[in-house]
Amino acid sequence: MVMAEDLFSDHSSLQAQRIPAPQSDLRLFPQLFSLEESDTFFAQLRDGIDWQAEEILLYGKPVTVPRLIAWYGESEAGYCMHTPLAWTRELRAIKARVEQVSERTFNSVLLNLYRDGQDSVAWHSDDEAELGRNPMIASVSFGAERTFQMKHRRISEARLSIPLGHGSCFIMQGETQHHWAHQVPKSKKVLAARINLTFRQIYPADWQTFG
Ligand SMILES: O=C(O)CCC(=O)C(=O)O
Repeated sequence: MVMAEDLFSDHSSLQAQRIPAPQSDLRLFPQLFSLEESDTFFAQLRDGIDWQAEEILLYGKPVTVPRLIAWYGESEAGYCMHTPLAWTRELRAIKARVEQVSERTFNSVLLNLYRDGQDSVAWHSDDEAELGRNPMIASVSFGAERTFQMKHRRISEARLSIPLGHGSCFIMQGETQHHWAHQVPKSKKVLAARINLTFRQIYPADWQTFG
């Protein structure tokens, strides 16, 4: 398994570090937000976001997902049955920094609160039709470092393990979502909370074109 930290030489904040992997386009900003900004945003989001426990049906049975979630964004950017709440001041500020370095705009954000290492997200790709053909997913993390794992759908040895720390921003774009799945596994070692924000551009079903 390739450990992403082995690939990096430059740790400057606004410099993207390219993570080489087949059929993907991956960039990491290990410290897009300073320590002080990250501490402030973590506390504001933890206390100010309308966190919800989500239930999904698994083999016909309701199951509560192992994390809390929230959706914010433009009113028309509904996604997978979720109606977004209006942007808050903090979310707009975080979005502006992400848009600056990604040179893209985003109309929604999914927030995940992992209360400790027992919270997780299972293998999936962000490949829903509303995200368009080759979506950019810009993922900001505050709080406890967690390992973001990726596996190629057909090349069994193509696996990545990327530490996403306090104040980082990880960008997946191009054809990545067609060929790769990702997860944040449970970890007995992690005792503290982490907040993750994935900024997305949603193209509602009744819009005519999407990229
Ligand atoms: O928490 C993360 O880093 C990943 C979140 C994720 O995969 C998702 O929300 O789709």
